[in-house]
Amino acid sequence: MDVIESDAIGRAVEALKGARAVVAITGAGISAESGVPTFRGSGGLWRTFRAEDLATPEAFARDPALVWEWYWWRRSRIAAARPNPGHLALARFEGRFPAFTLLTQNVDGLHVEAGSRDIIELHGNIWRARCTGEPRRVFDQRREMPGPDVPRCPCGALLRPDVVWFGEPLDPAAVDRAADAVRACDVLLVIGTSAVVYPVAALPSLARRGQAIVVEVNVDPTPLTAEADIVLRGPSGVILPEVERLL
Ligand code: BJW
Repeated sequence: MDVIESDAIGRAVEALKGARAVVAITGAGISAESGVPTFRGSGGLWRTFRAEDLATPEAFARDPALVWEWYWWRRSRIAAARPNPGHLALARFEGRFPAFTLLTQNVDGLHVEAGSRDIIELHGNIWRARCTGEPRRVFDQRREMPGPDVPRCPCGALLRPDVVWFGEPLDPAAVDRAADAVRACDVLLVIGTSAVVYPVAALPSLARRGQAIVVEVNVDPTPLTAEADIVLRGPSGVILPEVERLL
């Protein structure tokens, strides 16, 4: 780590040492070092696949088999992945601050596997499916294998992945809890996200309005970079354990 980076890390550590309430928002970048593809970076899913064909309610209505095929493929990639040092450091952060909340846009479940407990999965979880007829009927599919047909609920309606697609609202209760935590935090860590997908992309400005210090952890610049108080440039699997070591 060079002088500038170690200075930024020092400032982030000082901010965290004085913090009572800390919130972390994570995106696909935190799982990149576990081998889970991101969406927008090099090798990102949206470089190869069109979101309009696979991650919208209209795409599912048009061709549910195609959408399921893509989700089974992603599940197979995620099943082979293990939490990396970034996930593990964040799980240990839970015991380090009087209040620590983890908000993730990721659907891979790796934070829970790493041991995080106070977590809000804002975009759902790829291992669950829900009934298109009765959305409150949710099924754990971690042990399911892909079959030739689109999975169905016992009621006969199609099942769909329990994730949030473009054009769909996030769970309002989850968004309210997330916004409350962000408004009340002293430090907001924004880790491995391109910070372009709303409503999550609006949370850092909410934190700043509440006088929180915003720390971005990312390998590349994002639209948030100019607004962040501290920028830690590098892989989260390296940066977060280093922050933890210095705390
Ligand atoms: C590393 C690293 C390493 C790499 N270490 N870093 C204006 C205002 C408000 C809304 C909109 C708006 N314009 C359009 C909208 C709507 C839309 C939206 O935001 N679109 C934008 C693209 C413009 N939003 C929605 O549709 C949302 N719903 C909504 O707004 O509802 C309103 C409504 C109300 C009432 C009724 C009806 C509707 C829903 C958004 C759902 C997003 N869904 C997805 C798919 C989830 C399911 C699945 O996985 O299949 O969520 S899309 C995809 O993007 C996924 C992610 O969670 C999300 C964010 O991506 P993320 O995590 O940031 O990943 P990347 O790849 O973009 O970035 C990775 C980053 O990591 C990069 O910066 C790298 O540099 C970095 N990195 N390696 C650290 N080792």
